[in-house]
Amino acid sequence: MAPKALITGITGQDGSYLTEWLLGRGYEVHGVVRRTSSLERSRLGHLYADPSVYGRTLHLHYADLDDPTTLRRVLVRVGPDEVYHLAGQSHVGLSFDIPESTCEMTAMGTLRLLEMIRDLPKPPRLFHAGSSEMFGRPAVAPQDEHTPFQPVSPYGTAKAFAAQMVRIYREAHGLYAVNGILYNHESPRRGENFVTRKICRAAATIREGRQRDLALGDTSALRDWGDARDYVRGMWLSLQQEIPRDYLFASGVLHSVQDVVEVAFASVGLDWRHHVRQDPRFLRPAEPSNLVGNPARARELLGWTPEISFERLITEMTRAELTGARVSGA
Ligand code: F7E
Repeated sequence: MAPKALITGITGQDGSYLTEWLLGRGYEVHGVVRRTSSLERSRLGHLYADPSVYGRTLHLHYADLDDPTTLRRVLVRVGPDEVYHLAGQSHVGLSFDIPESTCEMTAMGTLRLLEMIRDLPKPPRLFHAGSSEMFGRPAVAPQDEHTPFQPVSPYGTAKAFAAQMVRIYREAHGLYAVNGILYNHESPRRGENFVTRKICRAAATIREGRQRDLALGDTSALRDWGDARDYVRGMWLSLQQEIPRDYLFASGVLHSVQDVVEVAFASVGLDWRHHVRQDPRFLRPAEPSNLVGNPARARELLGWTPEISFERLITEMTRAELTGARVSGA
């Protein structure tokens, strides 16, 4: 019988790539979607429109993390072997404006899901998407699975709570539950308010004469950026092991927002100096620092290495934004 996976956050960047990855491995995939999700135009649009996939190997269920009865019902009816918990408010800057709902969804939502899974007669394996934001301003670089959490944003704090709960349920209740500590990961399907997509989109639109300039916050900010397609492979691998453990997924290389600007504008033959300006509206009350990961455990135990370089990723993202190059669901 085909293995069954349930994904929260299936309409997001990672959820859509993970769905494709799992379908390609013969899984029956079930996704939890919110009432507000527009499926036709979502990143799943191409799968949703395909009658050989939707309703056969891909099934979507309306439920939400703040609607535990419905979510519990979906879990019981589907009876998944694996649950990938990717849902939540994922914008760090926005979490300063809406801290309560961020914590409600990300922290309490995860705890509720753990409680539901714990009650099932045959608990599925659980992957929880944690974040490098949990480290905040760590004393050591690069970080690994033993680095203490010191979050500096409501988002990072909510994720740290959720990740600690996942560890507690693994240790105290014996669940097969795993945290992925995911550093920034991008793709042409990235949401438009994250900085890489914002820059790549602007470079393409300016190239085509449909926009004049680009306003950014702190362009000296440094991040460890990878490709989302590499990271969803890591999610799946981390649930295929005998012993459940947390895994850190990162490229191990730091780049600045300015590097993204330079690669993106150069890839469409533009000089960024003529177009990029700073706007204090995009500065954040607090920024993490030193966030660069050491993925040695994932490499050694999962055989995981990122395959797509920063330059290739940003160039691909920018080209995908040019009119006529947009791919379905991107
Ligand atoms: O910002 C700076 C901004 O919003 C990256 C999420 O997936 O990764 C992501 O969180 C950097 C920050 O991602 C703008 O201040 C400058 O220093 O693309 P971002 P993030 O905050 O790192 C972590 C690992 C997650 O878990 C999150 O869910 O870029 N920056 N100017 C800007 N950022 C934005 N969004 N917009 C700007 O105009």
